[in-house]
Amino acid sequence: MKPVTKHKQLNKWVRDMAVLCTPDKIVWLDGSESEKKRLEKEAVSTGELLQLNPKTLPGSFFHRTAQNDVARTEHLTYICTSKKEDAGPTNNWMAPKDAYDKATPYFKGAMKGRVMYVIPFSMGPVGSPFSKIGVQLTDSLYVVLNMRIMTHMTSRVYGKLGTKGAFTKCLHSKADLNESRRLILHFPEDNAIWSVGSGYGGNALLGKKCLSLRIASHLGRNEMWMAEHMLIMGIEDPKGQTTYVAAAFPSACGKTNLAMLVPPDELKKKGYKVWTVGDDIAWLRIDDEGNLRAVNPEAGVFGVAPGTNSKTNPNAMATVKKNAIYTNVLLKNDKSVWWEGMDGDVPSEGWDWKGQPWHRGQLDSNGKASLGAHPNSRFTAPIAQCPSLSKKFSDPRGVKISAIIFGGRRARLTPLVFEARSWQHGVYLGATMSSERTAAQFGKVGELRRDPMAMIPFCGYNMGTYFQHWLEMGKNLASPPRIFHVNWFKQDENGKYLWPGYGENLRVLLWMIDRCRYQKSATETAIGSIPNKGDLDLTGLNLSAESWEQLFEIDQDEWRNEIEDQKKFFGLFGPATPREIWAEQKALSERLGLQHTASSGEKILQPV
Ligand code: OXD
Ligand code: MN
Repeated sequence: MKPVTKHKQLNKWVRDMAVLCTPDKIVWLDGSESEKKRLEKEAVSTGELLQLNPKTLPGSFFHRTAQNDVARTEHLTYICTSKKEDAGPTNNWMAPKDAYDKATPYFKGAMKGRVMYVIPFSMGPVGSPFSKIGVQLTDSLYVVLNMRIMTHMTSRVYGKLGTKGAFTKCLHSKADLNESRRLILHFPEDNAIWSVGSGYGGNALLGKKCLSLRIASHLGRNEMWMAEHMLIMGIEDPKGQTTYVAAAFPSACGKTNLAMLVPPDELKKKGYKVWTVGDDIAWLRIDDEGNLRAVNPEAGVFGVAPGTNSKTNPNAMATVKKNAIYTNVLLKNDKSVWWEGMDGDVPSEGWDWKGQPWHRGQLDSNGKASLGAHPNSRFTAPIAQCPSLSKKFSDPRGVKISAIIFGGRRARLTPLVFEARSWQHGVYLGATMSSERTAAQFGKVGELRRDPMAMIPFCGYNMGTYFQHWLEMGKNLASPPRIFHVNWFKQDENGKYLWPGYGENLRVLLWMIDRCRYQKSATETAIGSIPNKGDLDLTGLNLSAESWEQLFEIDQDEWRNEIEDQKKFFGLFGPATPREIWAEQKALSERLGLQHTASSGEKILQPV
């Protein structure tokens, strides 16, 4: 097929990549409905997708990935910059030439016997000043059809590009899906991404983590904006005023649930509503008045299925009722799907995520319940189908952000909620985020991981410099959003969650809004401000005084250990850790009444 654009550099790149990958043909896509139908049919005929029951799940499909390809592979993900220090100590690094040399043989001939699809897409509404254009080449129809949901995929972007416009060159091949020949490479200096050997969403839908976070964070640093792993939501009060917040949580810590929250009955009756703008990624820019504004660059949701049900996330359940793609869930005999924690009865039988026959009560070889769906099984669906979608979702100017929320999954230590003393202190709170590991990443589930701003797997440059960028952004904001830290996952000594979570989290958000809009007073503590007793609306919630105490307890010994751990972490970045971060840590130690011993990293930066 002939190129459909007059963009010489784009056409040459497609030609060059085709010479490398040797597909049987090149198909330039336009994102139209008729094209979608044609591709779905094709994917069903090759077995890449299975059509689900058209009565119960119209327009929906099922896909199984290879068993060795079920999550992002951070150990095979690289930032390829000329200088190692530009990638920083928390990213895997390869020099660009070495990376191209290493991956070239994996791509060589990889598309033989296959089609190379050319996907034009915009992250962010087409033509918005926030948006960026990408073109992805791939040999996977599953990837094409997911990209069609997750991005603004349309040939209109070629018009925007004209003959010389900038775009991210995204090359993807599933190749032989061999883990030892899998690489996810980012070339920020070339505005390019090469991903080979995986068909899993986070590795293969290159508009998502690769472009919208790793490459975009690099662009944002140069252009004075931010690409963040954040949901965006609006909370409408009974007077009809909507306040927008952005929130960062590590993967699989409930961002999708929070973004689509349904108010508990008591608050619904009072007139509160929640509007979803985005559930995973936010691009944030400073407007002419010095406000922080955000857009969601994505067009779909790629959510974790297990645990999603009409209680935990009714809006997600409604979103995925049609036109969805289900990956690695249990396939029922009636061609509908199921996952652990879904509504209704556990099916008596079906086909598990590995494609093996499965029945209720089945045990694995260790005598444990055999899972029907993989813990990181996913659904992909257009966000436009979400009942709580905000009217502002496609506003090219984005929404004004009044509060930023950081959070992690910690059984102990951090209280339910506390507020930073200033933007700088808030940056420190983001930089000290940590969470117990979930199934969205390779690694030991439950292990503590430091994950600043939930960006450790996604920051496309040195995280020390990234902290500095956050501080710089604050200096350019006339009215910076307030910054909060939450922990929905605190447990008592018996391992029982102290806070009910899900829809009830709105109670905490309303307190934040009181702080932002009405400057409501709060109780100052060493770590930040917490709600005065009685200031969280707990109507209809049976929370004991003891649970409240435990939710807001600040344990000196735990904080002492925490600060020591933080010091080791910040020490990693050497001189790239901003002075302001060390200063905040020192001030916290003092407020906690702990003796402050400077770490080696901090000493480097002490004024003489
Ligand atoms: C995701 C992730 O898929 O963070 O959003 O892993
Ligand atoms: Mn995510």
